[in-house]
Parts: sequence; structure tokens; C-alpha cells
Amino acid sequence: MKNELFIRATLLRVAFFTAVVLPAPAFAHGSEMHEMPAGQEMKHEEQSGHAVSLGKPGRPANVTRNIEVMMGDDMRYSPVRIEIKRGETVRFAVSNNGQVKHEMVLGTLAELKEHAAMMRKFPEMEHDDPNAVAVEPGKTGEIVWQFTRAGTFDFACLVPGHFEAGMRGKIVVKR
Ligand SMILES: [Cu+2]
Repeated sequence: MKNELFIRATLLRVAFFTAVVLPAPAFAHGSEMHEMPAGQEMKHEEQSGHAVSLGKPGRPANVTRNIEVMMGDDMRYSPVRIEIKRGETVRFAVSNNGQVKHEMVLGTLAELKEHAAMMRKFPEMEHDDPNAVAVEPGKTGEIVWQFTRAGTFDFACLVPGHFEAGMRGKIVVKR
């Protein structure tokens, strides 16, 4: 009887290992396209998953407003404050007027701070999240986003040093 229990426990352990531990690398990548050292993917995925706190990727067909956003090497956005109606799907047309790469990443300030710290550790990390766009000098990129929650949110540039230099802005979503 004891022997049988022992064998069952061992089998369970093997099953657990096979089911839970082994497939981990397979879903570690998912929709995220960040290039970073192995083992860091999961942590980062959890973080960018937080972006859903302010809405979800928008469908281009539902865009009701284009919002032009300028970025420059003075580490400022223009406009620095954007008002949106809850439920609205907007297209941010994000232009980089500077000489270095800049980004617009949507999130809460807490998420962006956490993410900025991550970027300092892995400066080469590229973003391919629907809530973010990285724009080379002289180029324009876009984010299509539907804001489903009212509140005050943030956006920032997470190129190392830029967030710290104050490259951020506010999004106010009204009911
Ligand atoms: Cu920047």
C-alpha cells in the first residue's frame, strides 16, 4: 500500500514536470517580440500585459480621430496632454523631429517606471507591442488604440535616459 502510494506520487511528479515545467519556453514568447536574454521573457510579458489597464489595441476601421504627436531631442512631446472620450478609438500619428530614436509607450506611470528600469538593464530591447511605437529620426509611426476606461493615464519614451529626462505626457480619458 505504501509502495503504491509512493509510485503514484512519483508518477504525479513526473506528470507535473512534463505538463507544467517543460512547455514553459514554448509560451514564453507569445505575441511579445522583445529581444532579450533568455529567462527574462516571462517577467517582461507580465509587465507589458498591464497596458490593458487603459484599453486595448484599436481596429483601424473604428478610428474616429487622428492625433498628431511630435517628439524631439528636447525630450518633450507636443501635445503633452491629450483628452479622449471613453470608448473612442484614436490613431496617434507620432513624428520624430529629433536626431535620435524616440518612442511613445502608453501605460500607467507605475508601469512605465517599471518598464524604464527594465530598459536601462537591456538598452537594446525593441518594442513591438500594440501600445507602443518606436520611431527613427525623421520618421512617423502610429498607434491605434481604443480607450475603454476613464481616468488619467500616461505615455512616455523608454529609450534609456529619456523617461528620466522627463519625456512623458498625460492622457485624460473622460466618461
Ligand atoms: Cu525619447
